[in-house]
Amino acid sequence: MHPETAPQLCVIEGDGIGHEVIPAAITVLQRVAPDVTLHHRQAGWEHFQTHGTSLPTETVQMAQQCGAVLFGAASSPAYPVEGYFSPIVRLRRTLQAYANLRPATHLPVPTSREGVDMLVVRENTEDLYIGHEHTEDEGQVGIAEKVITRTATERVTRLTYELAVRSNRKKVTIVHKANVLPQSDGLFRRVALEVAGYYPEITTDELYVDTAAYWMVKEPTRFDIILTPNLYGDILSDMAAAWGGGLGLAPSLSLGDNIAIAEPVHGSAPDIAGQGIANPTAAIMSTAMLLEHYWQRPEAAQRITNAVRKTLAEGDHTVDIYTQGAISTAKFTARVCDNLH
Ligand code: XYM
Repeated sequence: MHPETAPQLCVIEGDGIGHEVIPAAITVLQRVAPDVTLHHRQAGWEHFQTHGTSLPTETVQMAQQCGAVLFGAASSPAYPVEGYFSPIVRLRRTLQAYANLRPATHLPVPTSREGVDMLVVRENTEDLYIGHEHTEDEGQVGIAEKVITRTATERVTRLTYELAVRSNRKKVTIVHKANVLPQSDGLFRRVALEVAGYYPEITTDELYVDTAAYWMVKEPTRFDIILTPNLYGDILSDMAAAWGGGLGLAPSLSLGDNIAIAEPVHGSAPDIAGQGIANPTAAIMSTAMLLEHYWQRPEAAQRITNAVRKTLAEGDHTVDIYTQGAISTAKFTARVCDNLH
């Protein structure tokens, strides 16, 4: 988006394996784009525990100033904590990075399904993720607000179709639950179909989210682009990642106007954190998405993608793919760097 200015990147490792996969991704990025200036900032559960905030103001300011962000993962607790909120959910919303692109494409590993090439576009700023929750009746009733707006649906749909045209994709499937939620998902459906009408060259169809889940398991190759609200997108993109070969391989990019947040789809993986065995591929491929879609450097992005493919095709892999012959995060990253041409 700013191809003429020197690229600045706000780097937020976050929690858990974020401290391992983000440095790995930076190592690869610096090989193909040595002019990128890095600005390391803090966020996450660990930062909340030491400093009382999960997302310092100065992290948000630096992210805004850079325009490009590389985020690792957050370990948000599954119970309410006074003063805590998910830093990544908040960052996406604050920066209005409104479309989260989550591709799942076949890779040369035994866990990946041949012929899969889909892209989940997840609305990224509203739905149940606005986090308006409260309890009633002495904690025995929990209530969360789901918000869908015309504005947010229009912009994510327009971006989806523009991307479909640019990347030569053929079909967009709008996924919702408008039969049960005609006021909220019904609005998403109506507005998305309305915008779709301006793109007759792209085929548009729709599925209820439960049916979409069924077909994604049964016949994943029938999907091209899936456009869906925030929560369904979160869930379906993890499902899609399984066909891509696993969460360790699934990248994402949250795009807004002049803003992009690259982040692996996976979480902080506390069970393997600190062991040096996490798969850096998702983080590495996320930086490739940043190069392609934000910094307008498709050749640099392709160099990374090719190097990752070659590394996997040669049989090098981390423990999440399969245990036999697995190598460390550092070794895998070194192999990717060796394969950059
Ligand atoms: O722990 O985008 O704050 O997959 O779940 C974000 C993570 S919240 C956290 C996702 C997601």
